Amino acid sequence: MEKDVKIKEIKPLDIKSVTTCDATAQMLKKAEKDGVETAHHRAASMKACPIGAVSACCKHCSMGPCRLNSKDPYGKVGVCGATIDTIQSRNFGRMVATGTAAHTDHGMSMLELFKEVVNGHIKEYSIKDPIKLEEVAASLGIEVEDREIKDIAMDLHKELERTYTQVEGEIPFAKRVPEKTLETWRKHNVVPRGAMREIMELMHRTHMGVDQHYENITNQCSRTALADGWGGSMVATEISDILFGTPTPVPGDVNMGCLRENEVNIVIHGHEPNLFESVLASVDDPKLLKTAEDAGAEGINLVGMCCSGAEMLSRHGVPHAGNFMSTETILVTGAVDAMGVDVQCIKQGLAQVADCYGTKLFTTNPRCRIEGVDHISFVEHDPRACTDAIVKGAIDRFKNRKVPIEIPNIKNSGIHGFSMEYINYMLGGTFRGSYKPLNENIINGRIRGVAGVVGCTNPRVKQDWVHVELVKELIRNDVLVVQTGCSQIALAKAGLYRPEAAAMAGPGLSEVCETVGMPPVLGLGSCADNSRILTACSEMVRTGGLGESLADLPVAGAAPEWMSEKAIAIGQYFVASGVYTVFGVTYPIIEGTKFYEHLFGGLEEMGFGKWGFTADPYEMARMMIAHIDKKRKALGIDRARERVMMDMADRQKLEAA
Ligand code: SF4
Ligand code: MSK
Repeated sequence: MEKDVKIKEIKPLDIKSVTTCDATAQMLKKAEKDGVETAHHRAASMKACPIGAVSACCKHCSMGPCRLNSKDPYGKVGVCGATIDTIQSRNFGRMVATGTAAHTDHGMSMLELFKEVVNGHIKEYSIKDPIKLEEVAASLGIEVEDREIKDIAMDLHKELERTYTQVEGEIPFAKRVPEKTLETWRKHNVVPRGAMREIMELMHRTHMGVDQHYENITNQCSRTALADGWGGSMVATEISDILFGTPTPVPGDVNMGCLRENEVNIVIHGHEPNLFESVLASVDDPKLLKTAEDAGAEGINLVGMCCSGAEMLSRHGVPHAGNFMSTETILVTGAVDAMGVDVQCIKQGLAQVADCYGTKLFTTNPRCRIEGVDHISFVEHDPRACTDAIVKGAIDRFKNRKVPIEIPNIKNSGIHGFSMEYINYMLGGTFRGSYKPLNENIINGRIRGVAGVVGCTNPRVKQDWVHVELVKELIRNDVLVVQTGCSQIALAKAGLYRPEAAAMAGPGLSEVCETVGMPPVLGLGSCADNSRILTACSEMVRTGGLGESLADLPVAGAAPEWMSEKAIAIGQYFVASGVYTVFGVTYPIIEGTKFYEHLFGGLEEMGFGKWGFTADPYEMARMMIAHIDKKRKALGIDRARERVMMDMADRQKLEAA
């Protein structure tokens, strides 16, 4: 070990049962040999609390904490009289509020950056996609004809700011919501006013002695979550595209083999593209390259992890070294000279592992500091001050590397960067600008439906396995899969981002993939980019032939290995938008309670989507496909698919009859 870190006795894991990622498995073995503990080890030694796991406890006031019986949920109530449904829905509501706050705070930062770039106060970034700027502005009713880009941009900023700060009215992107879906929202009073107001009201309502009706709390959960999906996250995606470029397909490598032994390796991990974009500029700086060369390095190698990594992979083809459950293990290679982190999904355990291997770990965002870790503040008016310092720190560590290096020789290539604009173009070919070909392929049955498979990895399940098995099963059944975040990386590691993976798809989907040369699984970027799926679904409705509301579409969503509160907020905004959404791992509500039944069925009766749960990937695929088929039937397009799926012999039999 580089530092004088006390080598611990680590209880060895049955590594094959905790991950299917070979690189992570190799590093877990090494970590155990080196006496280094990871989240996988901690999960094995810490049993999840069975009461907390199903939200059967409350600590919202000091008359408690109150713990109800998860086996007999209606057997008692809290000291204040709160029932199990009140306690569970309040806990759920706070998860939605926190997840929404994370996305909206991120989106608001992006919007602030945009304003400062437009008014010339920040010169390090610029508007990379003025066409998208005009499209977004026009979609919100802002005049764009014969106007200066700067004027349009200032109007757009003013309009989008309402997403966060508005007190009454409807958030701007409510304009994108199909009319019938919006009608449902208005009927149930869940159209978000502004994210700050919705989060504040949800926190208020979940205070002791306020809202004590699980259905009423659920309504505010929906309103708040919609302020995330159609608000905070959507603004973050659109503004990031305008500032940094809308993704188009780009080849990219994933996995730990992206590290290079003879180069200075820098990993950026978190969620904010502005930090990553600035590091990209820093690693290209001739002066810093010369410093690296003088230190004996053959170059500077920048790789991403987690969601900002997925975003940079999608936007620029920057190599990606692994998803959430590999962020500690990558440090075990000894090859990472510096890791820069910003916000969200940053494990505190990184500090100890970085210490063990001498990796320089830097926090950069004032919202996220870690005890004992160096902080270099990232200031948007002078971003290079921070990112150059990270690079210098990395070069310094390279010069003084003391630990043996072991880089798993595993790298998987694929095609990433399928923004909804590009999917539209690619499937459309000559029909550029229309979702007609996608809808037609769904109507004629070649594509059975569309599934969004997204979200985290979680040490409570075998890393990547649920994602990969689920997606394989879906594409085998002609379901086109779109992905974001850590799930995208799991499938990229499994090789499904290669166009040749079309051979693993069912006959209809593989025909479409082969015709247009696309993989059967399309990566859209970070977890904030789930908003791209909402935008695409709206376009599918608008294009016609697939019903009038989002709830009519033959689509489904899943987060098979979720772990964060952001995932719950995302799940709730998909459900409130009309999408059947299935979660894996565990569900934080007791099955069979009134609140559970409301989420898993009552909401659908009100015109929304509904939740589903199973930890089993094959069952999950079956549930999603059954839902897609149910929607196809309701649309009257189930027969078309049967015709497409008949082979030649079947057709001949039919013709002869
Ligand atoms: Fe117990 Fe009610 Fe206080 Fe919650 S709010 S801790 S249920 S007394
Ligand atoms: S990083 S929220 S583990 S997708 Fe967005 Fe991955 Fe989940 Fe974090």
